Amino acid sequence: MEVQQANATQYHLDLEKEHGAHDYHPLPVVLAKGEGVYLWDVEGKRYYDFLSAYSAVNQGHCHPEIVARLQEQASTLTLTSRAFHNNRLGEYMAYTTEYFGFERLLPMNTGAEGVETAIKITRKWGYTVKGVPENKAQIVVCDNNFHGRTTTIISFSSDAGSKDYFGPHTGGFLHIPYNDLEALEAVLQTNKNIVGFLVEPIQGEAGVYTPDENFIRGARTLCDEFNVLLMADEIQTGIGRTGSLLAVCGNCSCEGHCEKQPDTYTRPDLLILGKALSGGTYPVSAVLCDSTIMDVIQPGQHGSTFGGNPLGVTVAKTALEVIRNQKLTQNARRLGERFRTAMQAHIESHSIVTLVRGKGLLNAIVINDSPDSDTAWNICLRLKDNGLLAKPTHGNIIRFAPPLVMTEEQLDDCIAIIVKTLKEFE
Ligand code: IF1
Repeated sequence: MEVQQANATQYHLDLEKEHGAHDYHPLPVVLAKGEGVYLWDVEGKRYYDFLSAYSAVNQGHCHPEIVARLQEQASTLTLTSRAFHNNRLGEYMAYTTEYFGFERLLPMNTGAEGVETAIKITRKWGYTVKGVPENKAQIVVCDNNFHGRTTTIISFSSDAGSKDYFGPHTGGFLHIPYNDLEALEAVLQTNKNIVGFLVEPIQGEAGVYTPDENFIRGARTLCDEFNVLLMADEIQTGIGRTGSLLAVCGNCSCEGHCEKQPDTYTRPDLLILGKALSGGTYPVSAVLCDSTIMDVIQPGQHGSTFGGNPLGVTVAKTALEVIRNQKLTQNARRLGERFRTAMQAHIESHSIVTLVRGKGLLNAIVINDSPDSDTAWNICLRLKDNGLLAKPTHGNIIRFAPPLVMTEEQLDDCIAIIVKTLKEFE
């Protein structure tokens, strides 16, 4: 039964503290309801959501169309396993491959599973197509990456907390600095066994670090030259968030896949999606690529009990339709520009923020204090009091990523809250 007293928040915090693993350090707010860009806590206070569950809720909380299809499918058929076919999967695969411009899709559930899947496909392609000697395949990754938390993925993390004491680590990964094409070229030249380059088009966890315009494009050229697969982790950046359907679409904001826009689009060999693929209602992830790559996987070599289940894929297809029908990509682009312009104006006359950066509605501000100070955390606590929820990330940076269904008036309201809060820290 829901506790209604004024101490409801403390009640829930205590329960988690006593009975849960202490693997997170959340802001002390207990959420009970969401609708569109809003969240409500257990005490009935309303907030603007400026995290969107790390970009999973691009379509807004409890989107009516997504929820309706979820409810309908939940009372019809939820799970069959892949031992049998289900009548939702094929249509989802056809729709989603057309949407993103690839021939095939492999369905999984979480983002980390999507990344693991891409690694397995790429390695097997390396051995069976490229001809790398068995067990010698290497995948190039970037410093300060975030691709998830499985034992293999943390093996190539730069973050000590994610990695230390969780070894022995999985081998087969080579690091280069992010946004460094010379380093990529150098490693490709010295190692003949490289099969893939796994990269986030914008590094989210590292503080919404946006690379130079030509980084992904240059990586594409180098991957072609050295016969290496370009693996784009768009789990956080994809599906409208950055003002393009995918961050690899560059400056194109069309709602379909972007092969019509060869001037801006960089096509990865493997595209990894998660989070907003379901609008945050259900864990759905996927790897997309063409058949010459995907067909290295044969029956029994990969899969998941829940991957491709009728409930998840029904939700995902609807979530993609919503992005297109509501023109959320264009909205993200327009509002993102408005947001950065307003923040930039504030920065010019104040000192607590030194920088605003990002693309579309994936933005961050850098706080003018030592990376070890708790100023960003304290600002987020004050933002919470003032009715807006955001979360600090590494090094005194605050990420701002509201749902893409936000209106201009709502954004202006949010900018006012943020500016007012920042002024309290001058
Ligand atoms: C948490 C960060 C965001 C991701 C990319 C794969 C995954 C993620 C690019 C794994 C997940 C999340 C997970 C979340 C925190 C969060 C995050 F701060 F850690 F980096 F969004 F910015 N690739 N990102 O961003 O997907 O398995 O979680 O579904 O609580 O760990 P997952």
